[in-house]
Amino acid sequence: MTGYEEKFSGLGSYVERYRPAIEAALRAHLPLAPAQIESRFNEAVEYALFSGGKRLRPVLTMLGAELVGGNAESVLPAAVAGEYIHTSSLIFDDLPCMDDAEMRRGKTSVHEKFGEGLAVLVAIGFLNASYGLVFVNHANLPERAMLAHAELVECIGAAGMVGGQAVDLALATGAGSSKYAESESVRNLKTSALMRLAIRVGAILAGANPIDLVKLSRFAELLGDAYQLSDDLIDIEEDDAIFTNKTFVGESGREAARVRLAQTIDDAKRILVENFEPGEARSCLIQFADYLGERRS
Ligand code: GRG
Repeated sequence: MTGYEEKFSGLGSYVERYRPAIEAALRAHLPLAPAQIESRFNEAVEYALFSGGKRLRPVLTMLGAELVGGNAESVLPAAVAGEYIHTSSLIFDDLPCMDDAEMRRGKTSVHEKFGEGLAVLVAIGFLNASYGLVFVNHANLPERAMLAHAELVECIGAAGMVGGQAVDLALATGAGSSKYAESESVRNLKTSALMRLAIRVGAILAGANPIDLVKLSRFAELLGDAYQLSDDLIDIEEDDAIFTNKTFVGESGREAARVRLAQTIDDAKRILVENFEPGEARSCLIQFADYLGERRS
């Protein structure tokens, strides 16, 4: 075992333990059309979902539940919702009118393979399927399920992923001012909104109290910032030409960005240590934060 693997072994074995259940649940709730009516759509749904994603968001949901004393398996459908929203956002993001990407996870993007019309429908299908999943296993706890449902609405909407993507579009056309670089949280709304959803939905369904939820929001926001900072650092390592002054790395340089990344990870971990009981979920989430700080791809 290398030092790296050893460092993340708790998280690694957690992911290994739940991976089969996550994959089975992702398949069990697939938004498929009646096969005799439209099989190409169904092919595209499977292609989009089973293409090598790391399933970080379902794992976060399950850890969120366990962190506050709940049961990981009972929030599996909600964990699936997070991955469906993620999948939907990647399909939208790759479209020619957005980021215009021909490849995703080393494979042809959904619209390149199946056409733009079908790609849009598949993305909407995933999004639509996600809304109901927070009620599965929680029909007898309607208050929790309603709160979780509201969380999805907020995550996807103008204050979350849709608004965050609008910021990105403005930056891509040069319209965004460099004020965006001052805060990863603004520039990175679309990523942190989904991190926040993933972890809080698990905690909400497991009965977390409002103070825990506020702490988890801050934790997720910091994770999103860390993800964005490390993404920008990776981009610059791969291609100096995309050094842009509209990111923190672009404006302040690699060294300053690495320091800021380390500080962000420390702040995130401190929230867990100061507010939640020790245990497997807490130490996995600490490793998760470290992983975001150290990832190289
Ligand atoms: C209506 C849901 C919806 C979205 C519309 C297009 C859009 C608004 C938002 C785009 C969001 C986006 C593409 C954010 C970047 C997400 C990100 C951090 C991707 C990489 O996540 P990983 O590393 O990827 O978890 P894998 O491949 O492992 O799943």
